[in-house]
Amino acid sequence: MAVFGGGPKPGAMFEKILIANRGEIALRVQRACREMGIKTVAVHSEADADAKYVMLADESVCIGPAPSKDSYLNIPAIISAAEVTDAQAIHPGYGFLSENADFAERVENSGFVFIGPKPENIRMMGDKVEAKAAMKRLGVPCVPGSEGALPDDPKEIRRIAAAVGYPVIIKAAGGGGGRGMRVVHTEAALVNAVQMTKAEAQSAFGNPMVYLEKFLENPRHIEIQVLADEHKNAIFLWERDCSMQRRHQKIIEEAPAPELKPRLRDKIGERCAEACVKMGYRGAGTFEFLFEKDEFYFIEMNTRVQVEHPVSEMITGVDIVQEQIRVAAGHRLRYRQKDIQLRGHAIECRINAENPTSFVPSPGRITRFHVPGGPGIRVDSHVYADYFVPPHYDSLIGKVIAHGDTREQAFARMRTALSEMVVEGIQTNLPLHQELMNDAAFIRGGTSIHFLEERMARLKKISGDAD
Ligand code: MV4
Repeated sequence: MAVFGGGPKPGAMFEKILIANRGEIALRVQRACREMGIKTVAVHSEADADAKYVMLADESVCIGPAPSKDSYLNIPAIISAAEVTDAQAIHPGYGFLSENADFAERVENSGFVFIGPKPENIRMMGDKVEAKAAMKRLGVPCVPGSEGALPDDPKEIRRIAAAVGYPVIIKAAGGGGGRGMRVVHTEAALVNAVQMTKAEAQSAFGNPMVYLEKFLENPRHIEIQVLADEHKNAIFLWERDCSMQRRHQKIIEEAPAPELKPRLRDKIGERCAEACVKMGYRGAGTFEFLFEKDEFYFIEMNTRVQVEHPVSEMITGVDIVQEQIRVAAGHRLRYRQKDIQLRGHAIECRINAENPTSFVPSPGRITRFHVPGGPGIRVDSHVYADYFVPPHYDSLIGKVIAHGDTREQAFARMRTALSEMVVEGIQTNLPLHQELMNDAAFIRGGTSIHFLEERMARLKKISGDAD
């Protein structure tokens, strides 16, 4: 049984944490625990029985068959695993149950600590209409649009869209991460588009509510990393530029964002940290913004640790996962804003098991595996030679992170690292990363969220013309 309920006594730390995730993030959380002298429990599906993080954990529990819904999303099995192993807290990683407010609630009601924000804050950020209203109230700049959810009256909808100005985008309150959105260019198409988005939202999220925003045509995706404790302290760890993406899957992230004016950086960071204090936020979080013409527009908040957290760690020296654990135990943040330096530049390439041009997943056995090294290089990966990449989960097999004094040095180190890296037996997107690291526009910096898809369309056209 959990002895604490609501966290350890003041100043105390967890003795044992259950990690409710798999892959590289399970290993990342485990490393943080080990460094802090905390014992770890790995939970795993039948497909992950021989995974490295399972072997390295102090204890492990099989929680079900390969499909996520039977294992990594199986709430009763995870809570039972925490009970039988006497863990005191549960770290959810990213994806899976990490932003499931009901899970967080059930963890706490079972007497364990959820390493993340309070269930109310997770729930609020899950409803994009509520999240945006809260941000507006708290002084975070948002995209101009409807005041809350769209009404049913077509005349009202047309009036709102006309006031915002076309093009507009209709988004589902229950959506997020690119799901449940539709761009509308003309008034003629508006009401039908709203109805279709509502119907889709009802069937996909069980919530027909939609809202409307001005559609920004060529923005960058810049996000602010924050950390907050239960003692009204919050700090920001600068920003990440995550514009290099395809179909809402990020593939390269960097920190800081190229060409961002220092005054704008300070101002938006301060706004986010202030919002955290005002809403009683706890743990790590990310404010996602679209950035266009030197303006930030809030779109969503993520209430978990993110895949790309290492680039923020590299430029600040803060261990984000350790801070998550400390604040979940009721500790104060170990840093004040003035302690947070911005040191150099970091870039991360997500290495996926997939075809580098078609992006089709390529699971299977890795026959050879060599990771790069040297100054400024970090590799977060759970795989090894002879590891079998299971077909049931996402295709991320690792992340290569390069840090340098300047952006140019970070890029040069990344190019060297990619040239050293060997993955055989499966296909990976390493060739795509090598091309992108030599792309003149990307090297210049500041490319938009449409860069990768436009580049692919261009290359496809050229290869088509040659036929
Ligand atoms: C937008 C937008 C343009 N204008 N909102 C997509 C994911 C979700 N988090 C929000 N998204 C967008 N919202 C307005 N008002 C363009 C996108 C968008 C996008 C945003 C971030 C990263 C990649 C993207 C790819 C396509 C569209």
